[in-house]
Amino acid sequence: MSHAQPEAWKKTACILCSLNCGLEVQTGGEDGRQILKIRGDDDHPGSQGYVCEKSQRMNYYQNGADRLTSPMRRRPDGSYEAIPWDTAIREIAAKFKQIKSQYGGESILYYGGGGQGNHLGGAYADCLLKAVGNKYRSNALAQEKTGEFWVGGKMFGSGNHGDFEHAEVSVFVGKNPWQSHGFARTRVLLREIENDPKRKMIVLDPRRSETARMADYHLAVKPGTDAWCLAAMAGVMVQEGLVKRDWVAAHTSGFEQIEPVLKAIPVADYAKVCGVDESLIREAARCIAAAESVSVFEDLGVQMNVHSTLVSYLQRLLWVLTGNYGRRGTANAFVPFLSLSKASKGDSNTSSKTPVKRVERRSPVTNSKIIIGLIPCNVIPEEILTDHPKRFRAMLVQSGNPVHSLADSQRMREAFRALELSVVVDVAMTETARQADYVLPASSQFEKAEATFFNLEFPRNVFQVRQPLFNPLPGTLSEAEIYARLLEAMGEIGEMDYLPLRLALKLGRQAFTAAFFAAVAIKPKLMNYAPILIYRTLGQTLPQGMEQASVTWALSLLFVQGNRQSSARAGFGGLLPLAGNRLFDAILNTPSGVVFAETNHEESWKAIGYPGHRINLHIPELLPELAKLASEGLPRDTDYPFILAAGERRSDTSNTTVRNTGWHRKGRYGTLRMNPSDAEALGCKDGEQVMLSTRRGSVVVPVEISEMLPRGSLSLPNGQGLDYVDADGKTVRMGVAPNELTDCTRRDFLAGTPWHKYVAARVERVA
Ligand SMILES: Nc1nc2c(c(=O)[nH]1)N[C@H]1C(S)=C(S)[C@@H](COP(=O)(O)OP(=O)(O)OC[C@H]3O[C@@H](n4cnc5c(=O)[nH]c(N)nc54)[C@H](O)[C@@H]3O)O[C@H]1N2
Ligand SMILES: Nc1nc2c(c(=O)[nH]1)N[C@H]1C(S)=C(S)[C@@H](COP(=O)(O)OP(=O)(O)OC[C@H]3O[C@@H](n4cnc5c(=O)[nH]c(N)nc54)[C@H](O)[C@@H]3O)O[C@H]1N2
Ligand code: SF4
Ligand SMILES: [Mo]
Repeated sequence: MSHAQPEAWKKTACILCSLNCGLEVQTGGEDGRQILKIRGDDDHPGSQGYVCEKSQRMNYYQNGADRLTSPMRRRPDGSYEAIPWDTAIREIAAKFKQIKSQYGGESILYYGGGGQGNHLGGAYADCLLKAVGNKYRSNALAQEKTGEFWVGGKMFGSGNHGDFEHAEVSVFVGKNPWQSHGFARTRVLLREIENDPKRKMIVLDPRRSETARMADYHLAVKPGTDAWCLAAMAGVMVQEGLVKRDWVAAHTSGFEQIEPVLKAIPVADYAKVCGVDESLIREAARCIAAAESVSVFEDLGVQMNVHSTLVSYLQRLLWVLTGNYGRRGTANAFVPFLSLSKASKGDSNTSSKTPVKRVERRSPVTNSKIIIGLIPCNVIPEEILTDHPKRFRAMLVQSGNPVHSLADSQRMREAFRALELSVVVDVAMTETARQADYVLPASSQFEKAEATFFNLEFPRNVFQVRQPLFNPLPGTLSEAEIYARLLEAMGEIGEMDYLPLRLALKLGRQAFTAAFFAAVAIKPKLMNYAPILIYRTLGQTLPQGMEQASVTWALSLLFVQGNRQSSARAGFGGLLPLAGNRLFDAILNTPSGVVFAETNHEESWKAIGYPGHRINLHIPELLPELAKLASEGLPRDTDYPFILAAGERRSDTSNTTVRNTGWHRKGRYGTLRMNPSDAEALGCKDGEQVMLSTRRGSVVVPVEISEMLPRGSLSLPNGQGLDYVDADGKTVRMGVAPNELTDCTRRDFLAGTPWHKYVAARVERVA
């Protein structure tokens, strides 16, 4: 057989982390379906040619083991049978209708909506959710970022992001950007900071991570003690007179209430609790106070830990008390294309002048706080495994793997099996799919138009719709097509609705725009199904494979309408809806990504949703938590003396997006990292298998002796322990699934986020 020549370079993006760096790839191979060569795309306005080594492994996702090629239905014995699409659509539509009429739409929980590279499908899933009357949803953000969003909402009422490109001092709190990234061109910027004597880096991490090694100040806190360390630093700010009082008086409110609290913090005592020298804490606080500009990034080391919501508050106090907002090198409000949280909104000319007020919502069974519309992931099993009349009876999961990724996999499996209906839409037969009643195979992210709403750039923000590289794998459908078919089968939408819009399209985009608004005016229910209405009409006129991008037409119109100034600066000004249509055309015709918004520092101030655009410093809900630090220590478990961080980002992890272990060729896979002295005390050697146990479970795992870890701490990678059936029909499993060891009841008092970085554990040698 002859080998086809590689084709020309095509533009796409990396789907392995939220940066979505622009890529150029060559495809080909024997079947024409392989990604052969990959390089950074210099034309991408955000990443500008930057990539990390993980991008090279994209073919392991595209041609991954366990790709699904047919809808699957679970048999009573737990095995699966392939069924035709028509059957799957008919049965699932009927079952959702039945659940809705029997228990109401509020009994249906939606989980997911997108991963690190794909958010367009979620817009179409929303249509089904509206049709079934869904009220509750959750996704991975509700096991990491909800506490942070809640605090950000209380203080700013809008989203903001640090400017690490220009910051004199960069602070990373429980974040290892060298491995996990999180801002454009991460490693390039980290190297620049390291090599510039005028710029400083402060890292809070118990571990000597790759980033901590580059830092000027590594505050090696004991695991779980960041709240004490940050409280001490905030205490130093007030006690040493480092607060920028004029700035605070001009731009914030609530300082009077928190000043006495911070003044009373026993800095020396708290330094002892967190195990960092008092002098180092003071120096780091002074370094922040003296800097021209400071940017801070908090992440999972603290967000998945005890006191996580309090920590989100304390770290913000440090930079706000020292005047680091709304300037170059500090935090600024970006203008999102579509907000992932309700905390960020449109640009200043449309933002409300009144305080942000929202009705507080709670989950039906555990009465947990719903933040940014999401119920905490950790309470999902408790919302199902109960005889409470309002328990969830059904779940739709799209592009998420909660059985693997949420705390306590055992309870998650049990919860899935207790549901009356569970449907998973995924590309692979995942751990979650293997608990579901129906599994629907989606085309991969390189077989359809895709995009993400991780657009956090300032001042110029970028949105990229990736054009497909391949035709869909036979048997798979895009999410747009799946949900359109489900809604049609439910009788919610159909040809009669599409016809007038199709006719209008013949006259052009303007006529289509008018016909669309007329259609939803006459039949308001259609607004709920707008993405599908657009997909079935405008979508069919787009180039082959781009149909799923049609929803960005509506998003473009809405964006330009809600953000006149920032879109005009990016070149999309002028009459509505013409300007929105121009943005849509630019998105379709610029495969490297479009700058859709340009904002400025002044607008960061206008984005603050509180009276006088003042940052609020006083969060009454958190002051009792802060006070508790004086008397309450950390939970310890004498039978489980180690603290395990369950889920470290390494070069060979990307959540569960890549299931093949083949993508990791060098070094070792899935090791438990441990300090040399601990290993010696246990008498275990590097590479030896040990039994790692927690109150929830035990696993056998190879040890990697590592100076990175302090004594008493252990670290396991995230996203591993997947198993899949390989080409030879063999089940392959490598690494350890961290959530076989975690406990969903260990969670933050306010946001319900898990304590994955603080899991009590024990290690024993195995014979
Ligand atoms: N390579 C790779 N990159 C990724 C991902 C991936 O799977 N693989 N996933 C992406 C996703 S979804 C996310 S959310 C981000 C997460 O990105 P990060 O939060 O940066 O990743 P982690 O390695 O989970 O945790 C960061 C650090 O927290 C530290 N830590 C542990 N305990 C404590 C503690 O008590 N206090 C403090 N201060 N630190 C502690 C760990 O030692 C670790 O260095 O990464 C993204 N990027
Ligand atoms: N113990 C512990 N647990 C953790 C973490 C930790 O540090 N420790 N990290 C947590 C974090 S921060 C996160 S963000 C979560 C991530 O966990 P999840 O939100 O569950 O995300 P992924 O594991 O990336 O799952 C994405 C799914 O989308 C599927 N997929 C890929 N492409 C497509 C597509 O085009 N269409 C559809 N429909 N599906 C597709 C993939 O096959 C995969 O099953 O994990 C969390 N779990
Ligand atoms: S994994 Fe690396 S190349 Fe891929 S988006 Fe993230 S930083 Fe960019
Ligand atoms: Mo995440």
